[in-house]
Amino acid sequence: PEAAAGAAQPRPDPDMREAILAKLRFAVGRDVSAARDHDWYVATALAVRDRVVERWLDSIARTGPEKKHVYYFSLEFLIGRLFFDTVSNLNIVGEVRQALAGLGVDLDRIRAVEPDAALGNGGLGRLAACFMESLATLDIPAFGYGIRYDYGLFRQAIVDGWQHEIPEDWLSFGNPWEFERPDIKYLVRFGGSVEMVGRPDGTIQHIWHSAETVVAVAFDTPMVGWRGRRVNTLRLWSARAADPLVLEAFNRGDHVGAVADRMRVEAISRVLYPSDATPAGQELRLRQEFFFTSASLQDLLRRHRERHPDFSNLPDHGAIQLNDTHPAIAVAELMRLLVDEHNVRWDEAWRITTATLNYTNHTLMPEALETWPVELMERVLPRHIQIIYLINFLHLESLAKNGEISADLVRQVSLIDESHGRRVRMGPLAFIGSRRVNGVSALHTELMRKTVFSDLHALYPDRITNKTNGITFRRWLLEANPDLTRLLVEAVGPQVLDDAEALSGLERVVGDPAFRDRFVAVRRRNKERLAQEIAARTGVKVDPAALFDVQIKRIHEYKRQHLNLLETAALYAAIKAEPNRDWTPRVKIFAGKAASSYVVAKLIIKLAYDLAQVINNDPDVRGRLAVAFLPNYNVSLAEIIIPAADLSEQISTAGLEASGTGNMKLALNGAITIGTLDGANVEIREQVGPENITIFGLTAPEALARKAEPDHASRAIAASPRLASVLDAIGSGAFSPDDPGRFAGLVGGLRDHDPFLVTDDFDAYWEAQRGLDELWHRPEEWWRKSLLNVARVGWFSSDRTIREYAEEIWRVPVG
Ligand code: 26M
Repeated sequence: PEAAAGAAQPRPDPDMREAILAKLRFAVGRDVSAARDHDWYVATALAVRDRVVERWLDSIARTGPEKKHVYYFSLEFLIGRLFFDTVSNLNIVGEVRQALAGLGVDLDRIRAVEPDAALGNGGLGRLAACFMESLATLDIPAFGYGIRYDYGLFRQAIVDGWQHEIPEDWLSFGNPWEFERPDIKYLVRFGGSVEMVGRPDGTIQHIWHSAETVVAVAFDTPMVGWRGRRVNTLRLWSARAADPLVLEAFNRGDHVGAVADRMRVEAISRVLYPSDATPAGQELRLRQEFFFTSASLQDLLRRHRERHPDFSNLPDHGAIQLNDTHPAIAVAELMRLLVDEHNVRWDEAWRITTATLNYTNHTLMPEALETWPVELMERVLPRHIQIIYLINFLHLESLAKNGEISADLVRQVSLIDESHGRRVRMGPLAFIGSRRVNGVSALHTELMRKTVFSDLHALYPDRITNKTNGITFRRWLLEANPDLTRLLVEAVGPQVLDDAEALSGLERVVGDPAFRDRFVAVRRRNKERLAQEIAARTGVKVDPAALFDVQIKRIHEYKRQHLNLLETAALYAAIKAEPNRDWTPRVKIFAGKAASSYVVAKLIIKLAYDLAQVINNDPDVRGRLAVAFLPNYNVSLAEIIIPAADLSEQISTAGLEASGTGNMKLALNGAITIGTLDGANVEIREQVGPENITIFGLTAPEALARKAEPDHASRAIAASPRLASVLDAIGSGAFSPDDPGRFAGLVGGLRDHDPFLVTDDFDAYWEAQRGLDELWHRPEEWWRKSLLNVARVGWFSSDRTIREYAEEIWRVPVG
């Protein structure tokens, strides 16, 4: 926000122009006259990067080795673009804009050239990215550890309403933000067997004769905090074949075999797994998880050993956060490294491990909880399965010491699930191996205690703690919505740029008509921009004066995009039945990707598309209802949609959305939420006040009880003529005349089972929507509520979340 920073803005630096020109010539290798947008982008990014590097080296230098570091282990970092984030956090937007303008180049044009770093699926990966930014902002020394995927999350193409996945080749034009570190590399081993050798002192040494060795090479990306206060490192590992092996095969004359081996090894970092709810269960996924976990642990142990005689004080110098169970093999690998490789006694190693690791749970959905077949683990990680068995034995034995244990309790808390083939349960493994285990919203944490982890919680009552998610306001307000930011700075002062809670100063002006008009004008510009984007991407023309009703997130039955679509079809029918009523003009905006193998999710996208075809081409509803499904939802598209949303759809089945973070981004930018009492919606209601949010539907306990009633769906349908008629219409092909049976299965599923209680919540949702229609007709009231949302969501800053992790989980000082 160039003007927003006001007096704090440094004076333009004539060097920036020269720096960009030098990069263009000597790093890109292009003359000014031949340079195209992409060349300018790379030249400018490299010039900016030089400024980052100074602060990066300075951050490392002034962080003494004694300072405790945070290590965030995550298989996903959904970063998006880095150019504007970096320029904005360094507070040099004006300077760079001016330098480029002097060269005849528009900053906003070249920033759009950057591909998104989409190394994540959704909420979990984006949370990791927000956390990296807040860690640097709060001056906490931290490393993010993950995988440098050659291919990020697939690009979504919509062809005739059907999703197609296209490989996301984000590195094909190079990546100016990363530094390859060929000297920082570790061997990660797989397979083979374990030899046990007796030692003279009566102990047994385990020697792992692995079958395969992979090299993990580091690629570092600087993570710049707000005002460039600190720059941390995101270290992503790339898999390389170990050369000697290849050479050996080559010398044997097996050139093709050697190249094939190399392919198999390097496949580990080839592509992000694109499922965000059902664990993949394939060997490659397990190899990815172990690959990055092992390399990261080796890296931090090496750094520790450079300054300390042993590992006894590791917990004083490092705290590891496991982002979900994806890196949970860290429990066994840290034990292996300490016991087998560094000769630490088992008990001491266990003390160190359980004082260093922490685990964040992001879902309670049983089908999403990771388990690995014992047989697979024996083959891929033979030493680790032994260690897990021993951890399990000691864990169960300690229960026995504390009283009698029933077969039932053992079944509940054992690390091995014996119910459908023998499988290692990664959630309980992470729980047992961690000092703290956290949920991501108050409700979710409470449900963790009461459901999936109830038995472990009874054994370790102090371990589970809540850390409600947050979002970085730099990206989701200052960068995505610069006009609103300027207005906020004028209204409440520049401290709002540094302190999210300063937004509460807005309370003073919510009733001021002049201020409200300016707020509405800013929103209007944002909506015009989105309308252009919708026209460009879908051909649908929408009126920026209409209510923009937005549901943007991964497509999933529990998130209930189909509930929204049923309401859309019912509204369409109602408008057609009473065309002369004073309907609130609405644009229903959807965006999101479906996992490639998730057939129902893809059908839900097709339903959105088919509804849009009929509704957008019906003159009877023109100007009152339009539907747009925007293809290829990603961070950059979110940055355009969110500042233009009037209504935020957060309508998951209560008890199933762990937190949500899109809900926070939308409220921060002035959208009013329509939602269930689920995840962080509960806390949004507490913060903004129940009169400024529209809550509907079953609560989590009610939903649980309702699901158990076998005929709940048929009863709900029988009680609601509107629902019955919309199901009939969709199920019989009213929106799919080319294939009338297309949605019969989808509708049949709702009639027969409806595990996500779409039918049960339909009427309440309909009524809540009609209440919002009414509210739209009272603009002073609508915008007052909208403004109060902005004023009262400061608590959802990821700075607050990270402060809580720092104080309670990591025990590191906050700058
Ligand atoms: C597992 C196996 C194979 C491939 C992929 C996965 C996998 C990847 C991501 C499973 C789950 C994944 O993410 C779950 C997730 O994104 N959870 C969301 O986390 C957010 C941050 O805490 C919450 O806000 C959301 O409510 C929660 O759904």
